[in-house]
Amino acid sequence: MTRSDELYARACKVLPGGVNSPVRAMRSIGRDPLFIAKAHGCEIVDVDGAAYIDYVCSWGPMILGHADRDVVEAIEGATELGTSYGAPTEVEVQLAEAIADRVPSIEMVRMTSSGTEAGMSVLRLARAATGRDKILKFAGAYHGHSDSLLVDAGSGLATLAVPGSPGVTTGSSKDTIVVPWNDRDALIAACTEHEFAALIAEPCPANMGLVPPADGFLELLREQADANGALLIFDEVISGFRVARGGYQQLAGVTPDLTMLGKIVGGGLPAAAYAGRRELMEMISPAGDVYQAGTLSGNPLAMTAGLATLGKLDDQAYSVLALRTHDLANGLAAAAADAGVEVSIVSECGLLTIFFASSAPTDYEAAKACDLETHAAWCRALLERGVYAPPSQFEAWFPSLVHDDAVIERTLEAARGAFEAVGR
Ligand code: KE4
Repeated sequence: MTRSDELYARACKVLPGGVNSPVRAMRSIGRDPLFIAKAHGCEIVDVDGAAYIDYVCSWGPMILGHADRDVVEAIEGATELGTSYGAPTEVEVQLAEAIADRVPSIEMVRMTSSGTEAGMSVLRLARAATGRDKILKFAGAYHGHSDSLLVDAGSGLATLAVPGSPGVTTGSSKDTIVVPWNDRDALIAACTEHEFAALIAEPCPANMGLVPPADGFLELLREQADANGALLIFDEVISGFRVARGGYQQLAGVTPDLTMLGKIVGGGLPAAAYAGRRELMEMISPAGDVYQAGTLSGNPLAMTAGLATLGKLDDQAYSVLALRTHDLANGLAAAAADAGVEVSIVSECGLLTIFFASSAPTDYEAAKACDLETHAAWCRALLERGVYAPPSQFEAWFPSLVHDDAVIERTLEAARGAFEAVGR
């Protein structure tokens, strides 16, 4: 029995499923989780001393790699001054200014401690701003686990949602309409039938695997929101500050009314945000009467880590990350082809998904039809060869700026072996 196994057995006695967030349990790749002891750069080391090239990178925050010297020193310095005051600080103003400087659609920011908190709050704001109750989301998109967003599509096209989890009431789900991603007709039908407070979307969904918008789809989303009198919310918790300095909205040239941010914005510490135009954000208490609060919102350590991280993400950084991601995606495709394994690889700067399917999914139904069993076997084989890939077909790989050419070559060597193992 390894030390990780021992810890997992102990953990299962005191933590549901032995973890504090489900995907970490590695159940969808058919094995027990690895308990991690430390990480540095692109590498994580488990409690038994085994090292892996990490492509989870805390599910996105670690774009500079683990334990970046500058970020660690900034946090150490901040820690000396105390860890939480429950009072305003200069550093939270600096981070809000840095966010607004990078994302033209953002004039004001409210910090939260998680993306889920940002999601539930931004919907409350949209409902207050429009006086409407209904929201539209897309099947396969994940915006955190607040009740009105933890829903599944019902039957039919533009469908009234059903609870996506026990404990979510029909009262919470009844105001959510779910339509298939990239489905123009379903979107138009839903916007014709309902008056929405908001249309919420990951502009480049990464929670069904990476499934970019079809040409013109985000523009249609903007048009439909305007015609409907709804607010357009982009959930950039993953894509924000990863795919471009100004997020996916910069790449797409489509401007949302409100934006959710997270992950990178906290530099690996708990922080997220919702943000947008001044006239909307000033509706938030205490400037306005839409209530939202948080003991650790704007925590000085998290703000410091986020500011130090953004400070190193200049144009050159995105050029390097885009090139590295491209090389990794091409190398993985070649490795799969050489082994005769059928995959479709989708990538954006800093993000990629290897779909075990003959063509890249354009929506959640197609993503669910991938060969999940072979994907799971491949991930297990990668782990055996020292590469720690996201343990789910419905996630993305998060390469960092320290996944350099040598690391990518080591990754591709492991991938070739893993493809051969599953290809037999
Ligand atoms: P958190 O509440 O986990 O901070 O953020 C929720 C969230 C919101 N929006 C998007 C687009 C997200 O991807 C997330 C959370 N992402 C997952 C991974 N895809 C976090 C990993 C986990 O749940 O453990």
